[in-house]
Amino acid sequence: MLQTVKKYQFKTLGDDRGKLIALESLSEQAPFDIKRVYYIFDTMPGTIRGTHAHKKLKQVLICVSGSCVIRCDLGDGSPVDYLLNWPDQGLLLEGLVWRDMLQFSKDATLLVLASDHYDESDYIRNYDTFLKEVARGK
Ligand code: T46
Repeated sequence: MLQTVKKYQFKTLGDDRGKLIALESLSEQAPFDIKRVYYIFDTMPGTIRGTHAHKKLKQVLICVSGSCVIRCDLGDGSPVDYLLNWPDQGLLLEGLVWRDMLQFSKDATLLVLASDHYDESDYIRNYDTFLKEVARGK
């Protein structure tokens, strides 16, 4: 069963005017066809978002301003925290990964590139169901 959490250091294009990062579908940095982009901002202090997994959706998460933590749980009892605090960092989530997003700074904007359109039926929002799906895939 494929469960991927992969950090990216994006290539920054820059000159005297400043910096620019370009992300394209099916490139190394976004290795899927990007069908949707959304972003999360103005998050209340102390908020924990996410708390779900996806059945099929692939996503790349980028904190384009400020910082936040992405807690990734593969169902093995050892969740790992990834700090995103610079726009040249990305995190690819693919397969059964239970994710929490937390510790948002006041100025945090979390940009997400997604491989598909919004579909509530792709979400696993119950943790026990998630663990069963992981066990089933082994
Ligand atoms: C994920 C993490 C990283 C839509 O109508 N369209 C959309 O494209 C999205 C993403 C959400 N929504 C609706 C569904 C809910 O009524 O917006 C509301 C908030 O969504 P949710 O509670 O799922 O948001 P998060 O921050 O917990 O999770 C989001 C994504 O939903 C999810 O796919 O992996 O960010």
